[in-house]
Amino acid sequence: MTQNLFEEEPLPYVAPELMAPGAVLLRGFAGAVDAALLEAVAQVIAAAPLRHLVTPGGYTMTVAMSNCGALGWTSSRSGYRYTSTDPLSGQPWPPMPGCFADLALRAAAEAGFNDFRPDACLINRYEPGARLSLHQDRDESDLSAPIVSVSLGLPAVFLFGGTRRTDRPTRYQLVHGDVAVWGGPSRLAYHGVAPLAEGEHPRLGRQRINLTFRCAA
Ligand code: MD3
Ligand code: FE
Repeated sequence: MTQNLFEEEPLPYVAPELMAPGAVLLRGFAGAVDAALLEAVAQVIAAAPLRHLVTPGGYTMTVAMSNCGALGWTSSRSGYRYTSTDPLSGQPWPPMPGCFADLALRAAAEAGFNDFRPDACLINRYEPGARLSLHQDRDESDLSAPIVSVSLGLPAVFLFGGTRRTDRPTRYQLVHGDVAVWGGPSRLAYHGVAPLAEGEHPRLGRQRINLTFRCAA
């Protein structure tokens, strides 16, 4: 067998790893369904294009975003919020693809959270240099539900902090096919993504796509 010297071959899912109480890493969990996920991403962003949102503080985000599902997360000068329509088109966000809902349900169950039926999926697109500064996800009304995140494309360094902004974050490399589930005591942990390194992914080229599933309503 040839050794995997370039760390670019996706490995099959083996078992859950506990990062912190309620935070579970499922390395490679989405690897077997990546083609279906990428096809569905392409359909969603054809209807609701990726865009660089502006924060309430007036900064334009380096990550480009879109959504599918009943609700979508948006930001503008007036604040962060979930909406049922895409502010760009006035149309409802594209429906959640079946392969998205199925993967999110199975991943949450694998991490010990049963019956996860998210109503929102945020799609984040990182190009080299794009980053997400340390923040909490607390715009959702149901904080008892976990968040499921799926990484596709170029690898990223994920920063996982504590429940105080000043807690020093632990760094995890997330690669194509990795899934993470954040619930219980980790649901309000500070987290972010370090600037994406240059690279070329065999399937996605110079980008990383992250899907974040939430119960927002
Ligand atoms: C830990 N996205 O969209 S996903 C976000 O890779 C976001 O695009 C990152 O943070 C990304 O809000 C990270 C992993 C993640 C998502 C939600 C969390 C980790 C989390 C909520 C609580 C704790
Ligand atoms: Fe977040």
